[in-house]
Amino acid sequence: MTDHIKDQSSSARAEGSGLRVAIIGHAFMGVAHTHAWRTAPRFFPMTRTPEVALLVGRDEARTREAAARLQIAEIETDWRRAVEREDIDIVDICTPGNTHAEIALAALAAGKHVLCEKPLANSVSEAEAMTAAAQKAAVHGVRSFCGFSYRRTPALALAKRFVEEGRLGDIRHVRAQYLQDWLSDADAPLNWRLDKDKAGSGALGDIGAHSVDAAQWVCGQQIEGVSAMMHTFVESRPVAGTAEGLGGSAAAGAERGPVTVDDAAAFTARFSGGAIGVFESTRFALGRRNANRLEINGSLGSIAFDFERMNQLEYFDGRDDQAAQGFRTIQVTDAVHPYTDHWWPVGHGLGYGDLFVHQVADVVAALESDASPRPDFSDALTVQRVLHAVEASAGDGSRYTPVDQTA
Ligand code: SOE
Repeated sequence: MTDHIKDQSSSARAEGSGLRVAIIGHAFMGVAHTHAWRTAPRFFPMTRTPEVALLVGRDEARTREAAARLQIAEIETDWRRAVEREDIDIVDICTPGNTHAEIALAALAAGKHVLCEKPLANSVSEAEAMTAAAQKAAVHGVRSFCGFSYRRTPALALAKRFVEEGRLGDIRHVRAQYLQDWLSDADAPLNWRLDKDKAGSGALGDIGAHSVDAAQWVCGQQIEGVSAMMHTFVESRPVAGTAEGLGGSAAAGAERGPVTVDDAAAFTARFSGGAIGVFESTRFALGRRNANRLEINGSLGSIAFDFERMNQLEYFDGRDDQAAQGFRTIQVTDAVHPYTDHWWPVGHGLGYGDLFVHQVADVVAALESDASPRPDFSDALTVQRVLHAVEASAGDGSRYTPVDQTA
């Protein structure tokens, strides 16, 4: 199969050729990615200018409506057509997790670069197959990327730089919370994110995966073992309602269907470099809209980040004069900070959608230089293995040690 993969290395393609992108899926992530492909060349220098050429969705009327709104010239209702087309360079997968493996494998075999939303897949075996296919395709210059977009937050990228510069010393504690609240209402309707067959898992895979990736990436350490619990607070929800959106509340008395995923996951973790971690992911933290938080304590310093204040990084330097010690708030909006020199002058700040713009800038830069992009599928496979270990550790909850040992 791979013998027929079209060579995509820079020596094999026309100098300065564009990048034609097919977006598969037109809900939240499809819109975020479309916006990013359009915006990135307006701010980041690139010789291969991306063009969103095709939008793919199963329902023709809804796909047509989305394409008109997003100003995408063509649609397809079968992703296989997008993968087969000679004029498509990148297949950008923005669909639920149960479709990732099939689409990615076909796209890689057809010689298309693949950007795939997180988590990479719904199981370790799928992620392994995707990684193996990506490694074979890479020989032909075909690249794979996974959309762990929070790596592109300037403040988190700065935190990583601080770790690499040794400012934190030996890392001891990693505290990662990803707190949302869009499911707090027990009458918020079902959507695909609550269906294990489509999403793989719930809060764990949807948002905990971001925490795992960010923690491993910032620390430069892999998670080697976990001990976990998972819980579902609301076991059935209204079937009708916001089919694609997040949150909302259905009318009283609406028919209900089962929730088959976790609402919350909590686990402790051991890292390869000796750090210990505590992770929490929930969509029931009322009042926390998108609090993706990471705190790291090392032998020399600490950092603390909360996406609800995404333009700031808290930094504590234990080498400061003790009388003046304290967390300082760095406004991560200056030209010396990651990504920010391409944006607005003198620190006007960025937002959620800009992470996806940075992701495109990094993807295009990797393609232009024939570099291996990060995170690639093998990086995403490490996250998938952690998610699997968390589920295996949590089991059905029955292994939880009772407090009353006499019972
Ligand atoms: C919903 O929880 C969601 O949209 C996630 O799916 C995204 O990955 C995260 O960035 C924001 O929240």
